[in-house]
Amino acid sequence: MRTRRAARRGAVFLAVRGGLARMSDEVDVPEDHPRYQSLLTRHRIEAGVEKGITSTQGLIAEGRGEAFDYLLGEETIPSADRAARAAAAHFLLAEHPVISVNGNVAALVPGEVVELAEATDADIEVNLFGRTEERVRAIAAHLREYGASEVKGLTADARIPGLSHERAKVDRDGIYDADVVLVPLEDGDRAEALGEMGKTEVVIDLNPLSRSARVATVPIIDNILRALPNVARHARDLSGSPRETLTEIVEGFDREGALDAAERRLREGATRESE
Ligand code: PTJ
Repeated sequence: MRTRRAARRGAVFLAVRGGLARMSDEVDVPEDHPRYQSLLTRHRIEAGVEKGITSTQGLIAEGRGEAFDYLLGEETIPSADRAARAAAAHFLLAEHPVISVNGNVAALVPGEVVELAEATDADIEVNLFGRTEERVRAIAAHLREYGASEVKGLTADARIPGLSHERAKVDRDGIYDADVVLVPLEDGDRAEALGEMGKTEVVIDLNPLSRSARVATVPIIDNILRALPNVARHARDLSGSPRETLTEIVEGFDREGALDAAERRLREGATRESE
């Protein structure tokens, strides 16, 4: 076990309005505010920037995500739930699964990252587009506050081939060695490069047209606030299942269908029965 639940300092998780878990140190947003979840989410990103965890570009990424979520209906559509189950099966089948964490992920879902790592015995590694050693250390410390006992990404003794930017820097015994990598909230070329290394990528992104989502083995088109706990829930549900069952789930997942269903939902709204 790479994490220690007992040491999760000060993190109080409450189920609020069907999804968003609330942290203990958050500002008081009246729960009856019509944009309650969105305000809480913005506050987390803002607090992340103030704490030196999230980049200022992360604020823009948050705005993009929020617009997509609004169109999606701010709910997990059935195809995203199937993707979350397939992702959980991949994680449970993996030899060495790794959850990649950037500044937005650390600010939004630190406790949920730790929970998923626990549920699937995965490593956690910080990987940043706007990488500075200071930010990597701040994010690792933040994740440890939420119970992570080991956070990779500080050594950065290997590179993902074919990438010229800072996201190429990875730990040799982390993402470089992984067979399954969770890549959340980045519209970029790293997912493609990881695929070329032969890795299975699970991508969480609200934009089904993002490059990462389009090259993912499993694209989960959902808000990370809902998607991460959902993958962890499926992993707990599937733990102990025979490998044949997990393999069936993995092989039965239709990635093109999931991308199409999400795009339809964004363009047409909730008009179709089957998503
Ligand atoms: O912390 P760093 O330095 O590694 O930088 C991280 C950011 C997010 C700034 C960087 O990766 C970036 O610029 O990302 P993009 O290109 O804006 O892509 C972010 C993607 O995440 C977009 O496709 C958004 O729609 C999506 N997104 C934003 N918020 C959420 C989201 N997807 C799921 N859940 C969200 N809450």
